[in-house]
Amino acid sequence: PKVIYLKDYQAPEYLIDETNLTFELYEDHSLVHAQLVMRRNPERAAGDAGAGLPPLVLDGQQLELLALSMDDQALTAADYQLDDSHLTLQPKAATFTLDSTVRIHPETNTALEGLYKSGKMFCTQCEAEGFRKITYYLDRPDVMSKFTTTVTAEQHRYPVLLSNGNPVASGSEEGGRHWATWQDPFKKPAYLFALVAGDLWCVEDSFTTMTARDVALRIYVEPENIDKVQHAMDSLKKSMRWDEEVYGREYDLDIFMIVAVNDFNMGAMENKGLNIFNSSCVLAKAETATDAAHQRVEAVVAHEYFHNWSGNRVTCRDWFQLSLKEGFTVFRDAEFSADMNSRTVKRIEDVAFLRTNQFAEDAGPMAHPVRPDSFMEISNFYTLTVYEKGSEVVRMIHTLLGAEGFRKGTDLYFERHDGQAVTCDDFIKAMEDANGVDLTQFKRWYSQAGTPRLAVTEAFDPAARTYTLSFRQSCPATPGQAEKLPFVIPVELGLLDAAGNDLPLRLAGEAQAGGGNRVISVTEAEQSFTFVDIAEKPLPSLLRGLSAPVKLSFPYDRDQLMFLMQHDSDGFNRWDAGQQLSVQVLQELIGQHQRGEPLQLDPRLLTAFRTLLDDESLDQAMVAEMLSLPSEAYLTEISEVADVDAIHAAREFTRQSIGATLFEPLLARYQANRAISRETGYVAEAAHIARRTLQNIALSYLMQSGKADVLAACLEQFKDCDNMTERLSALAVLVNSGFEQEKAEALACFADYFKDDPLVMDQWFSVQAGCGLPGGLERVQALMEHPAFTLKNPNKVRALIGAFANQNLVNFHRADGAGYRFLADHVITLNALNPQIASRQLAPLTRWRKYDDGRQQLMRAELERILASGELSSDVFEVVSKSLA
Ligand code: B3K
Ligand code: ZN
Repeated sequence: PKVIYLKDYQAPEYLIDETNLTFELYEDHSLVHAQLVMRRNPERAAGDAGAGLPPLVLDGQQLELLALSMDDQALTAADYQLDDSHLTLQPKAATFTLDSTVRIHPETNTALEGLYKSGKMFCTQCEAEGFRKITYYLDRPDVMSKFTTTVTAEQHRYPVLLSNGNPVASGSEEGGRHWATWQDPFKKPAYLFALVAGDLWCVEDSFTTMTARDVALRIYVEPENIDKVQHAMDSLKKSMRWDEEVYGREYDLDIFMIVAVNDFNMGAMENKGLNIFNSSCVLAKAETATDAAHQRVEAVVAHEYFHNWSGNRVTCRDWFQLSLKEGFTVFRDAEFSADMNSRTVKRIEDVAFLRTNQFAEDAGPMAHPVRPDSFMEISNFYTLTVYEKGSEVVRMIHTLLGAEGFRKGTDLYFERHDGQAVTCDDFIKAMEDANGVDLTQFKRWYSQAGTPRLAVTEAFDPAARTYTLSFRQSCPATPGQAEKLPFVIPVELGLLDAAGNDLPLRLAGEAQAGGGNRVISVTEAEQSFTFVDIAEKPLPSLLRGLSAPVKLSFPYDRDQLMFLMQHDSDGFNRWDAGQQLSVQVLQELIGQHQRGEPLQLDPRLLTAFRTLLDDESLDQAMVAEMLSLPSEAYLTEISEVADVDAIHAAREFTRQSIGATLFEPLLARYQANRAISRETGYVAEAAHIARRTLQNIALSYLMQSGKADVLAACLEQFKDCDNMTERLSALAVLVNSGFEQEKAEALACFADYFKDDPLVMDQWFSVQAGCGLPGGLERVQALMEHPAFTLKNPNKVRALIGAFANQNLVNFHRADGAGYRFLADHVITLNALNPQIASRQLAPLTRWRKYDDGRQQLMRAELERILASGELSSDVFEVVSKSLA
């Protein structure tokens, strides 16, 4: 595959003003007729007078061309060139109409890109470059066109026919077929095209916009799921209101539709007016979806809805700009979720995810800037860096400009670029122009890869009453980028006095002190800030809320961390202090394990946890977060060389000690919360979610004791609850316990009861795939044979193979390499079936540099084996070859 570079970008030679499509859907093939009203791009026409018109090069893959005409003149093979990815022809005039008919095979499309079948329904996924598998086209986001789409299909099998925009006509045909025509008044790139045909039911509602227009809202699902749609509908209405209130953005069509499909490569897709969702991100009801799943539905519905402005009305010029829409939209959905739920808890979850996963990507062979400079396969760049780090970059702009300044910037951005395909520079320019600031240096966040390090030291001068913080930033080398220039790092901070209060802050040279929390910008490689009027040595609280995506180090001792855990006015930093304390304690245990010494837990961690459990005034959601130990994956990420077995042993030992030492207060919390659950039944509100989270964490610690009455409580919860949150937690706790008989019974009973609900079965697979007890690989291999498992469904692959390789580190990294072999085998199979999924599942193998020599060799050998396994997709080839480089 060839490498595409950002620096080679050129505007398109031709534009497509109108796109008129007719689909004829059949069981063994489909036909696509496309009429494209085209013209020479005036931007590129300067030299035409002398040189004549350039050739028209259309994208097209896996298409069987049946007919082609230009301005109603039929073209023959002599008039064009065809290869496996392009159709090239020579226009005679600067404006013309091109008509084509192609045959395609959605019924055998297992890559789930382009037009395909998910179960009994037809659906599409076009982003990034799937439209070229539907018809010959200029498949690039800077070609925007008005689409009219007619779909014809058998009425009985496909009573519902949908596409983008508004329905304008429909009718019946001979032979039991029918048709519908949809028109989208907004110009859009082909990646936002969508089509759905199926036997679907819908829940309908409506939304009145800020200018009093009525919008029809419809969520389409297969009939058996009609009772799981209300939560998504509520989330949609909340999102629409929030975008009006917070960003002044109103919805623009008369109808907004969501369709749930079972076979989908990612979470969801923001097609104009017709979002298509992985059913896992739409369907939720108490009996079958956990609290976390409910929150994910809310977040994804919001994310896709928000794209209507950040992505659709204003789109990307080219795919290097992907973070323009994705980073921004992730930031928007994160703020929405923060407003709908607990802000601090949302931030904690996002930061834990970023630090564990995006930081690992930034440190690995696929590291790339938020705006990459090159790629082989764009599908590989829908990454944590583009999404989550991209969102952190937007968050920093928000922090630097303040909420009001940021809003001025987004208003200008949307106004200036409505209907355009633009770049990250345009976004920054709008922020600069609206606020009169210069973000030139800040833009390095878009071009430099890697996670910056920020080392901080302090100096207190009692005589001068000054306190100086010195910052030193650096950024490790990443592929293709040996040296980095300093970033702009916004550091939100406070200084705590001995009583734990924030001191008023005045920097040397300032006239008067401000509040106790402020943001300073570190812009140099080394830079100091001196605070004046400081009577006693304070304790700094740094990088509050993770105000920049960096790795901070400050030489806190454990007592100081315990103090911050209790007193920091910033809830996020209270949690973070607890995490740092846990990390220090766990790293000490890891060292003991490696030296073959008996493990000795620092009792201060237990004291800190006891204090949390004893304080009834604390938000239960916070208590739950703070009682959660850093994951094995995070401990791996922060290790120089990760010792999987030592990490697992240290963490399990700590969990056991917590369960034993804090048995009484944990039991009290568990019983109190379980009693409320029994009494109130499932309530979807934040306070109840918090309560259940704490209840379930307590249960998992208590179960470490192996006591019979805890087992009884666990079984009672498993059997006598009315919701998936309690049931699945109880099941997970059992699965990770040594109660073999109860475990087997619970698993069997669960599977029997939920066998017809694929999303619930996904959770059943995941819980087992993640179990760190010995024999994990054998258990997963056996589950691959289960009738509910199939490699053709991405959710199943993620639930079993993905959960095993990403969450069951101690089993996946078995010293004999069997876990690696297992993953590579399936990557090889998936490469032929679904390249995008194959390439994603591969990620754990690319992290080989983190492990000891023996494991490194085994992991590399599997990567080599994949490389030699035959014809590789561009997706898999790019990841494997870059990770071996
Ligand atoms: N924009 C889509 C992702 C498309 C991925 C294509 N491989 C979903 C989202 O980010 O909203
Ligand atoms: Zn998105």
